[in-house]
Amino acid sequence: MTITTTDKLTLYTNHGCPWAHRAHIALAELGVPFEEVIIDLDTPRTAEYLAVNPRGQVPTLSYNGDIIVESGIVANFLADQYPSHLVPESSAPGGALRRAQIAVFVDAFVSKFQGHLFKFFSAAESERDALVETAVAALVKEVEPRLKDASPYFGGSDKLTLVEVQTGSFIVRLLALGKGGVYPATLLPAIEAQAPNFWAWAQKVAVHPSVTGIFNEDKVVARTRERIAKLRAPKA
Ligand SMILES: N[C@@H](CCC(=O)N[C@@H](CS)C(=O)NCC(=O)O)C(=O)O
Repeated sequence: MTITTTDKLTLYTNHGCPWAHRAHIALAELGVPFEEVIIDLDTPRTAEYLAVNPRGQVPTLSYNGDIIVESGIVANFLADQYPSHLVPESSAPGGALRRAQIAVFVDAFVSKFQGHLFKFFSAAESERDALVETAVAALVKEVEPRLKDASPYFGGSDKLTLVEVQTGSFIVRLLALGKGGVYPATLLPAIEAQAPNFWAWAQKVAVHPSVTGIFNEDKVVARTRERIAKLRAPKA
């Protein structure tokens, strides 16, 4: 969709960051015009950027000069500010319930599943098989049942929802880093076998243009490998 607005939006971002990617998915899906400022995360933040966001992190959204930080809040704000197919308003019939279901899904995905995937980056070789088992078990318990009516997106929606806005960046990374050999070769086959709802949903999410828009698979795989090498390098 394309939203016509006189609002002035500036997104401070970095295309390698999965958290910032959430804001991009929301903006792409809504079709809201915005200005982009790329923040170099390899060098110390400038005083100018620290004045915008003292945490120095991306994403940051400037909405007509008001600053909004934290990717989940930025994405929720965009979905609320520009009503759309992403999420019903809480006053709509069933709206509050759907919003609660979305929030529960996102919480379960990030805090119960995605957290295990981050651990692969610093895990020793001997810990990796057990980590696959723990991650897949958490996915099966916490995420899989909540996608039983996905068709193809959350809750039977034929368009992206706020669920895919908040999790799509992690889905494309899961598939890319799985195929790219960053995660153990057993991870994706175990997910496909044990979490079929999730697997079918993830295949659709990962090819949606609003999700793939800023995603550079080769670069993300290469950068993640570099990061892992640094984390595993013996400390001087
Ligand atoms: N909780 C934050 C996390 C954002 C975050 O960790 N961004 C990273 C890049 S992926 C960052 O800005 N790192 C730079 C730093 O922490 O100094 C959010 O969801 O917005």
